[in-house]
Formats: sequence, C-alpha cells, structure tokens
Amino acid sequence: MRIYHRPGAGRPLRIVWTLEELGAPYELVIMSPEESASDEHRSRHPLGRVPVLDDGEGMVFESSALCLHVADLHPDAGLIPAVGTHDRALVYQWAFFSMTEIEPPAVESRRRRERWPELSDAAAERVRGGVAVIEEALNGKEYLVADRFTVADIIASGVLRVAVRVGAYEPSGRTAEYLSVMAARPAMQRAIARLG
Ligand SMILES: N[C@@H](CCC(=O)N[C@@H](CS)C(=O)NCC(=O)O)C(=O)O
Repeated sequence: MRIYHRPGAGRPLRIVWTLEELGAPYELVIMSPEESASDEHRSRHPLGRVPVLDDGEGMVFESSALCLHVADLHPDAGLIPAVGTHDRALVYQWAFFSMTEIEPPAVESRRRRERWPELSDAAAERVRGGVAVIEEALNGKEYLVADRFTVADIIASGVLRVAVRVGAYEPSGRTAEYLSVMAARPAMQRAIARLG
C-alpha cells in the first residue's frame, strides 16, 4: 500500500488513519507542490489531487473509496460490517452523506467567503443542515453505526474536521464531543504524526 500526500492537504488523513486503525503496513509518499502538479501525478489522479492509493494492482482515488477499500481488505478488524447487511448500508449512507451533503458546501463556503459572502453563508447553512443530521444520529450513541467504531466514523469525522478547518462551522455540543473522542484515538494521533 502506498499513499500519495501533499503537505497541507486535509483529506489524506482519512486513509492514513484507517490504515493505522488496521495496523496495516503502508508507505507514505509526501510530494512537493511541483511533484503534485506534475504529469506523473496526473497519471495517478486525473485532476492531480490527493490522496491517491496504490494498492499494488493500480491507483485508486477519492478518499472515502480508499477507506472503504482498505477496510474491506481486513474484514476481521471489524472496521466495516459484512457486505449485504443493514449496517454495511449505513456505512455507505454516512460515507456518501458526508462526502456529498457536507464536504462540497464546506469547501464552497470557504471559496466564496471574500467575494461572494452571501453565497458563502448559504453554503455554510447547508453544512449546518448536514451536521445537524449527524448530531441527531449521534444522539445517545457513541458511534454512527452498530454501536461500534467503524470506517463510517473515520469518513464522517474526517469530513467534519475539514468543515471546521475551512471555517464552515464551529463544532459544539454532541459533534464537538464526537470530534474530540475521534481525535483522541491513538491511531488518529499516529496518522497526524505521520502526515506532519
Ligand atoms: N473528493 C476528493 C477531493 C480531493 C481533493 O480535493 N484533495 C485536495 C487536498 S485535501 C487536493 O488535492 N487539492 C489540490 C487541487 O485541488 O488541485 C477526495 O475526497 O479525495
């Protein structure tokens, strides 16, 4: 397993954290800005983005796809419920929900902030709507799926971290608590240390 990362990028944390939770060996390639803009990197990711995973058979991109894939490679680690179960469907649900309903408006709210503050506020409102859904799902529960830590928590909390980082929302209440519990996981700490 080889992960391609660029300093300052927030999304590679998800896959490195997943690998650390699994205790799976991996190599981390930290590219310079020039390397990440090169044709060589575009041959890994057509838009030149990170993270990219080389799983030994080829390249895979899209951070949540990487997390789901490596969790599948270690079914006994318990990070992902069995294929075809309701809990597995819930993992997909939270992965897609976070990646489509929260991350894009969070990034949009950051991009529009200076020149189009009203559009930025509208995007931040959409982020808050998505976060409220996660808050509600966590009401009285520690984790999103099956009362245990799964890759859904890695993806959802990873997206929430990006939303906080770009200033799209201020964590409070249950999501603030959830983010601190996730951040305190030793595997997450190791991932942060590896990424620098
Ligand atoms: N949806 C993609 C987004 C990837 C992405 O935008 N990554 C950022 C770093 S966190 C990037 O490479 N940005 C460089 C660029 O946009 O050129 C994923 O989740 O992997």
